[in-house]
Amino acid sequence: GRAAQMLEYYSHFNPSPLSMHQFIEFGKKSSERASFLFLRKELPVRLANIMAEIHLLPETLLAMPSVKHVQSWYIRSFQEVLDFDTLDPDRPGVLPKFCEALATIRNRHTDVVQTMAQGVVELKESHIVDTQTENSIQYFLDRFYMSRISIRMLINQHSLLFGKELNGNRRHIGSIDPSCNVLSVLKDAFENARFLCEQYYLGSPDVVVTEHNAVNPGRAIEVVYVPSHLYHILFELFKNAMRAVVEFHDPKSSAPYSPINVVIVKGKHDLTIKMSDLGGGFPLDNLELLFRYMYSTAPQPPMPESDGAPLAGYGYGLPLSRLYAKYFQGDLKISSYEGYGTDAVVYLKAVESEANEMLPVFNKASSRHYVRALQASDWSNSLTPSKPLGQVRAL
Ligand code: W6P
Repeated sequence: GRAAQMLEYYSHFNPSPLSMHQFIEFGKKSSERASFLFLRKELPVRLANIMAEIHLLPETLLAMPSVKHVQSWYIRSFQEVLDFDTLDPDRPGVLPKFCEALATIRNRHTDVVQTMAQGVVELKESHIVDTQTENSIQYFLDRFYMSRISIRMLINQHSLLFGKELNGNRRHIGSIDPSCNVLSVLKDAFENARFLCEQYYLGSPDVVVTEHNAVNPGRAIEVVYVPSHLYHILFELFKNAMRAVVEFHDPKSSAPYSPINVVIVKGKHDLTIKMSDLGGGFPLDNLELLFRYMYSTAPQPPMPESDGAPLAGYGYGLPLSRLYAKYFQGDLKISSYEGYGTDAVVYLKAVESEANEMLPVFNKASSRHYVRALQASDWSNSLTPSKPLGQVRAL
């Protein structure tokens, strides 16, 4: 039908990434009308690009009821934005109706992450998932959640700038704080993680923070950023660090918990936040598991049983935190020293002109990640035996 035709049409456009600088300028100077004209094209493009990719998912996952649900939400939202395609922005009522439509769409998609996680659980309970399928799902979810972060960013900016929702802080431009104080977001994240840690373990480590402002020595470290994104990342990292410290601590010992050490550095290009814990670390082989969606959604997580949610380590927290960091060209890296502790390093762009949105594009290159290739390793060691050449035969 028409929806399928329009999906095809819009999926051929590349999304237009905005820089933090553009978000700020747009928020300060542009009219609701200009924002409407941009979004009624850009939202369908971003929706269609990721919907085209949903179609390439392994059929076994596509068949799961939760995934079908999510897909139907996207189709519905795509149509609702397209309803504004031919409307005259200058006709009274059109712009307010658009704000209402965006609010409806945002609410519809609130539980997308949870529902996709449920779909993955459904898949694991009903099928044996091979490595290639798992890699395709990992690849897809990173792109799907990044797309979702970007679409919600656009919707939030329009709603906060022009909608009826009251905009909390007058310094903010939509969800962006042009002078986001990193230390105050970090303290907030620490206090809330500590509260959970106290509930769960009846104790918690302290934090020791050092600031190094190499650009404006002695001044508070600020950055143009979305405070809620930074909070999300740091809250997740604190929960992981606290859990490691408390669980590594010898209960027979009277020594206090080793504090979590944080260094915040502002350089010319990067704003770096290093969070170090002495929680015993983990082996290098486990590093990539921290970021795997299919590992963290085990149907029965082998957790010590308790009331309420576990403190950390069995959700999508880390992979999503890395996506938030990458969204504006930053990153999240973890290095561990088994038997000792772990460093988590958050990189953000210190300059708003370098902080561009990182968006998935649907094209031939992305499609290739979903084709079933022969899983032959081109590295060899004694643990992955390969056939001697003489035995390899064409089928
Ligand atoms: C750990 C595991 C982990 C993940 C993320 C951040 C900190 C830590 N510490 O032991």
